[in-house]
Amino acid sequence: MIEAVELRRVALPLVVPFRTSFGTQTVRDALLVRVLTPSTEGWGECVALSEPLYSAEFVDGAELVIGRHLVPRLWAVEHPGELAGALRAVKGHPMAKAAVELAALDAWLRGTGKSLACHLGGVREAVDVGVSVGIAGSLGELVDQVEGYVADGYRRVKLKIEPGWDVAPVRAVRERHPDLPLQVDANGAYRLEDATALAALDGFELLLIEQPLAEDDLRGHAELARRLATPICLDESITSLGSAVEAIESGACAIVNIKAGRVGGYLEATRIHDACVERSVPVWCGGMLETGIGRAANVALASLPGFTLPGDLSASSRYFHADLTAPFELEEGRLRVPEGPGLGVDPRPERLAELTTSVELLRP
Ligand code: OSB
Ligand code: MG
Repeated sequence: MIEAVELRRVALPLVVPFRTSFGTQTVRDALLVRVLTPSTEGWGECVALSEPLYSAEFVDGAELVIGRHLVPRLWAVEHPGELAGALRAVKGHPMAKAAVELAALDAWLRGTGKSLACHLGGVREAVDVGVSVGIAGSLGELVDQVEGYVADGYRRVKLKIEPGWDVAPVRAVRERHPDLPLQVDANGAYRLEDATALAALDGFELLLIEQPLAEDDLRGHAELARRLATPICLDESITSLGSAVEAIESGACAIVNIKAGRVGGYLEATRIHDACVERSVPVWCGGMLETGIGRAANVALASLPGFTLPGDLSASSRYFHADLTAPFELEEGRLRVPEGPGLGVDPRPERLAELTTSVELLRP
């Protein structure tokens, strides 16, 4: 079924540098996977960042794993149902696997005419979206940025926090926007000893606090949850269906951020969604500064019924001057779910040519 696989690196400068507790991104250096079959093609985007600072995976490593260990296992796959089994022998590398799965799924869905949203069980035509705002140079700069996003119509705002940049930015934004749905993300920058400092956020009516402690610290999160009024949501700690169930049942989180890349693909992401719905745990769709390719897939995922909180799914213009696909645009605080076959979007050939930094074609 799969005749060739193209691995393509693209570099998209960000409109605003994105600063977090783990570093600052100024360019999105992304890896695209294109699967070619006799009758069609499919696209996937690997969400690994340039450096292993958010997750152990990083884009150069993912490219090597895909080219050397995953693609050789694809040649025997006849149907996407066989994909997970074919890749299972390779340990770890969920972001690499997710990109390959998405490209194969897209190719197959394009062949059948069905949209990804429909295939995953989506029920919405448009999804509510929020915006993730990086650590700013000053409180004034942050308040101005948030002002702009609120004026654009985003339905909730997430502030990146770290020790020393938490209560003051939250207070500044909350004073200006008393009714704005607001949440924070620490990317694991705190320790359980900081519980008192984090409890100082309880007075600001936050929807949630995302990943306050380290990725592997479920016990710490469960203990912290007992000391905070603000619900804990996990991002980095949720790496599979099993870890999601464990996190929920151990009291480590009350809300789950679902990122398909982090859990090995859109099919595993859907299983986590189902497990959360069964347990009445709200979920929302996380983001990794995706181009229009990954964004299309995320919007499709977010159209499932359990995604009841706005996702980190912003308009193309929030990230890039020029996206790879036709731009995703905000319509009253929502993004429309693509309806065409597969992802329902295509990279624009001239953009692809402009933004590509390397291409490699692999054949059996
Ligand atoms: O922790 O949610 C995160 C971006 C890159 C890596 C990790 C995270 C993020 C974001 C941005 O918060 C979400 C987006 O794509 O808008
Ligand atoms: Mg996060």
